[in-house]
Amino acid sequence: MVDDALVKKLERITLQLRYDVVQMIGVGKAGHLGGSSSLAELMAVLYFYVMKIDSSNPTAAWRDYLLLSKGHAALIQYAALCELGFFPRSELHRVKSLEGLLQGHPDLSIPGIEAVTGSLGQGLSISLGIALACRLDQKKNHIYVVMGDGEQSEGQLWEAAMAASNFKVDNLTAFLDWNKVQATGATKDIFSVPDLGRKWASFGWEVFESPGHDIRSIIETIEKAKAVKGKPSIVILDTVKGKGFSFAEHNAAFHNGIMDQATYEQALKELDQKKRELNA
Ligand SMILES: Cc1ncc(C[n+]2csc(CCOP(=O)(O)OP(=O)(O)O)c2C)c(N)n1
Repeated sequence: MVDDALVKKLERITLQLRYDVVQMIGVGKAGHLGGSSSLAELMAVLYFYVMKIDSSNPTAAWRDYLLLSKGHAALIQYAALCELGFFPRSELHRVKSLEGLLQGHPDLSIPGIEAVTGSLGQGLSISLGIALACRLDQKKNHIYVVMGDGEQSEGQLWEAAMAASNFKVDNLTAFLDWNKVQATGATKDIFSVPDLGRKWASFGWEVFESPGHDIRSIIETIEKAKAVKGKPSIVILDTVKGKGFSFAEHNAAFHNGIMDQATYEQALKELDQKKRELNA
């Protein structure tokens, strides 16, 4: 049973993460608003509730791992890590600048980042390696990895999927951000990978589905996924690309789009409205 107060707390954190992403992108610069915002609830749940991590000791031997295989959505991960204190807020203001810590894709120089990702299809393989190493060392760490639906066309990912079930890996939980839009249009029109649930099941994974913007459901589904023994689990999250921003929802133009002044103000206005609703 998930506590109402916990859900409320995580909804507030989710909102803050969306504010951070919008402010990091700012006006007149390209940024991955769409695929970052579709992950805001998941990031809040994982980083602020589920995962064992400590920002004062980012490489603690007992930590859980989170790899963003769809590394282009790094802004949402940076927002979460910053809110947790992994690095100062000033870094958000100089994101994607040469003198800054935070680059366009996750990099190992950033506290809390576990792998260099962004070349799509690789995150699951790296996660599997970490999961196998932890198991070999008889460590209890859990490994989480987040993939996109456009990313499902990458061959390497399916090799890792087969290997994970072959090796009966159960300290690994994958997430699929099923937002149905990739970089330049609808995923089904660009490289259709239908029946994702049945595909993963046929590769030997236990498959769960959840609405991707419902905090309570995400928590309950992760608990079920982590209880599976002897095989890996995947949670397919039914999400909306650009969630929370009327101009960006379901819109490939905001995969890595540019906000002008009016759009930026609109984004903040919609977040402010959400804030009022949460505080009502
Ligand atoms: C191997 C590889 N090919 C192409 C790209 C360029 N690329 C960046 S994001 C993207 C679309 C990804 O779509 P999806 O996985 O659905 O991400 P989301 O919509 O959730 O942001 C592509 C093709 C890449 N990063 N890596």
